[in-house]
Amino acid sequence: MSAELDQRCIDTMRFLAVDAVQKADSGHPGMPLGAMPMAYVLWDRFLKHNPRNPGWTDRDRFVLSAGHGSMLLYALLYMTGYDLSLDDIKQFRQWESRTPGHPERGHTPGVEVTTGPLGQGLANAVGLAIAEAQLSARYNRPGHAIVDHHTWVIASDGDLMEGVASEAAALAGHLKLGKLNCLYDDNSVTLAAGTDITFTEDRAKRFEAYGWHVVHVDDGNDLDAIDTALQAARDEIHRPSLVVVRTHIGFGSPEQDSFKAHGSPLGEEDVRKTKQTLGWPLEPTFLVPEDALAHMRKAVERGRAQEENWNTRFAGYARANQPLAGEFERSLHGALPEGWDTDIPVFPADAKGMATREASGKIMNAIAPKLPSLTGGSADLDPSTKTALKDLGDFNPPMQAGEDTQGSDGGGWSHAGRNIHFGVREHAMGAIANGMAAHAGCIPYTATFLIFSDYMRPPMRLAALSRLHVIHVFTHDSIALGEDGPTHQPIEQLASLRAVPNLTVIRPADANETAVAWKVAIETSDAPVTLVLTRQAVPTLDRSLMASADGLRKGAYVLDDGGADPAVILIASGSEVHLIVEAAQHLRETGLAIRCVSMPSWELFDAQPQEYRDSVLPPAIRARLAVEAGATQGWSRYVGGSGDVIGIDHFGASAPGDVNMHNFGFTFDEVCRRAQAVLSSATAQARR
Ligand SMILES: Cc1ncc(C[n+]2csc(CCOP(=O)(O)OP(=O)(O)O)c2C)c(N)n1
Repeated sequence: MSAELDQRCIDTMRFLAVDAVQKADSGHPGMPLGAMPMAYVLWDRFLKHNPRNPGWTDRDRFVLSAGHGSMLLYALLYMTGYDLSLDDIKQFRQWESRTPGHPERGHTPGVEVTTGPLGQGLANAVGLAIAEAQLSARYNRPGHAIVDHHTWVIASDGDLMEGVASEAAALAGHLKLGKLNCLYDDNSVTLAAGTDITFTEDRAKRFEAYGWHVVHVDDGNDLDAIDTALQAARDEIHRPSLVVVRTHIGFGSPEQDSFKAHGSPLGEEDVRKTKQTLGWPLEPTFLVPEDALAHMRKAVERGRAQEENWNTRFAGYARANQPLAGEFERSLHGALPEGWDTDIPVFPADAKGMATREASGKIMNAIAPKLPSLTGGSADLDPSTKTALKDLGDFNPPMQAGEDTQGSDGGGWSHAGRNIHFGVREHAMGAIANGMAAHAGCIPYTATFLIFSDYMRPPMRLAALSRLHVIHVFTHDSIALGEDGPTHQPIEQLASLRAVPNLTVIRPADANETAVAWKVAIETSDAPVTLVLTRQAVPTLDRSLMASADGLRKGAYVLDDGGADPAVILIASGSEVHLIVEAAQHLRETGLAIRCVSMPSWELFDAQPQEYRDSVLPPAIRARLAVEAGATQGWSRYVGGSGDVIGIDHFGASAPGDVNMHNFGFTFDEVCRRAQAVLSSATAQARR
């Protein structure tokens, strides 16, 4: 392999990026020009992958955290033989092209995670590495390393500036994720400035303090130095590695080292000058020299051989380790083991009832022993969210201290543990869970208070966008949480989560609805699901008198009609359902025909056929009242123009939960009064 050919491969990809950005008249040429040599060395000499099977289980995972440099990744994918053509490259950023502005998982073969919002990719990579560490600790057997791959990331200044990267990197260092390697494109320039005016801490020392192994490459064009550094990173398996590579944004262009090279096409004139400077032919554009393509396409044969080798090794493992191998394969494919839900309890009717968080904890612990892929944890709130998986191990580096360590959930401390202690790091928790889900082999869950979903919005949105199976457990779901006060009391969170496309939000009414909600959350394999649970006890409804909690699957269902054609429909979710049930009993005694509808999930309901929706909310019945201890925004689509909503459109208060609920109008009396009022106004409207 000659140095010239190496250089030709690098320059081919540099100018594919430059030409594609120029043709699209949009995009980011600076990063690919500067970072291509490190990307090339990584992909040519280190990355274990099979371009013809991007889903191969034991491939290394590559994340371009600096997603704005997407053309760098597309050039690598095309050159190494993924299902991406030169025409696709020419269609960069165009309608329905396979080369969108930022890499999108599920859209372009070889893209592991959707990146663009800076910092997320690096945190996703921590999740990918956690999944690898956990699966290898649980499934490898002596002589059978069937899970044995690295996670590689290219991250930029912007990535390292974002708080989520700090949260995730700190956790990665603590967890000793030795097979995680981050190449830092240290080019001293961001979108709008040089880093000297914003970003002057010593990044290497920062990562060292997190417990990372840090290596330096002083010249980002020195392939030998990059090679040596990547070897050092790969060989260090007890700590994650940061390879700090000093590069030059817009390398070779007139605007090299200027922020102006970051995010706009170079322009015809500068494209010409850059090609001249780097000794590249001016024409044709999108030039791919045959020898460069042939060299990089060797990745196809290499990858095929690597996968074949793995297949042989896996067959040996499977022969020696059934049923473990079967379990591993099921988990990878997201198949649920038979009987995974058989131990979920049925909760007896109980007027005092239990908090839905409490029920959720029992349900999770009934599911987890039978569903080995379920793994996750909370952002330091296990005792409140009830999400610990008892005796299923704590995910931590193996240590001597053992079972008596504070906060342990039992079952041993190792990378095999299924309880992940995220620490107080909600943002990273969300992004790490996305990485774990993207890895395959696990169904990750996260947990915190509903109010702190605000700290997790960016990864929740990305999970929805890239259809990742992540389960979010949010407890303390309303002003009824009480004394912690308005800082902790969610108001607008439900409405805002419901606004996220592809995200299913479920707020179950009682313990039995919580059980069905968990089933839906586990079975929804192609999108995230959010469970919204109470801190306070709610009655466990008597299902012998009311419809089965299975109705939750349809998002909303008629709990009971009191045996008559309804005049008024009362709708509620979660902890307010028992209020409408009690109010209905009273109103019926006064001769009013009331229908009670439990509506735990708008998204599930909206997905039902019109016929079903009309059967629950008959268009002719216009006297409707919805009750939910959250912002009223959006409820009008279910209660209609003649309906009313009891909600809360202002902040809460620090007081006992029942006092809050009473003082803010979530009372039996208020529901009765407003139900009568909607009936009167609907009747009056009908007469008009
Ligand atoms: C969370 C987030 N904030 C802002 C942006 C907009 N943006 C795109 S790239 C960038 C900074 C680029 O600097 P750097 O990360 O160093 O990349 P480079 O200039 O080296 O290409 C910004 C602010 C973004 N993509 N994500």
